[in-house]
Amino acid sequence: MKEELTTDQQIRRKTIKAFVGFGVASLLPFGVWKWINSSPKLNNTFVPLRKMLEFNERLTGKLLSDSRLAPTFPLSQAQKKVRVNGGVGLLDSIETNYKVKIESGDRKFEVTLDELKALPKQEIIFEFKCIEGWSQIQHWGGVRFLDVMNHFKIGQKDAENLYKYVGMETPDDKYYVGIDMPSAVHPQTILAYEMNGKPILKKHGSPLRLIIPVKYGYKSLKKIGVIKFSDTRPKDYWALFGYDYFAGL
Ligand SMILES: Nc1nc2c(c(=O)[nH]1)N[C@H]1C(S)=C(S)[C@@H](COP(=O)(O)O)O[C@H]1N2
Ligand SMILES: [Mo]
Repeated sequence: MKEELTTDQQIRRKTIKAFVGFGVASLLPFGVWKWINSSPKLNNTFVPLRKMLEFNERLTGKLLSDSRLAPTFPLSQAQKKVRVNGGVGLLDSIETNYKVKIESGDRKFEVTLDELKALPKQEIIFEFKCIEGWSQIQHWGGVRFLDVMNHFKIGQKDAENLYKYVGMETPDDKYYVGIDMPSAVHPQTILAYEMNGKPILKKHGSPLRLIIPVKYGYKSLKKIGVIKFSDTRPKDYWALFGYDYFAGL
């Protein structure tokens, strides 16, 4: 015969069940956390990569969904005729001996294309979206901005914190964008030096441009001349005209 439970007993059983369930559910993240913390290599990791791991944990927390990653496509769907939009800041002819100026806290230095190309190459085929009403599946190759931050140890304000923003400008400072740090360290954000497997054409921002799939196209600065970090919002070309500063998709 099934025993009759008092309301009190029922509540207690439910509570115990809930606790057991919660305990089991929290074991997995705890295990991952312990592993990250006990791994000497990861322990020495520069803050951006750790932030990235935390960021991924938050993603995992969201029902293991990749919903915050922009969808990607097979190579066969990538457009061969890539649309051009906006040529502000592309006119000067600084092409040879190209260097990107970096400012992070007190450190100011220059990085060459070869130094960037030496880092792991990341390719992405995604739907590029311009706010003017067109979109296109495009194929870009370059280096993850997060990898650049880790490699050159930039973007870190102090032992525990990254700067809140990164600003990028064309060499002539005529076009510029401000990017919030979570979007800058997003795994799909790259400094691109290739389009369709070849060096980027001048009109698309040679030799180096930003590709940031989680944002509208106007944030993807062509021809990067300067990269600088700050806690205040960097100036942003289209935000000055009233477009949304974050331009998220
Ligand atoms: N330097 C620079 N970068 C720029 C622009 C610009 O005018 N100058 N236009 C932006 C806009 S509005 C879009 S949609 C994309 C277009 O990139 P594409 O010409 O490679 O298609 O570049 C962005 N980056
Ligand atoms: Mo655009």
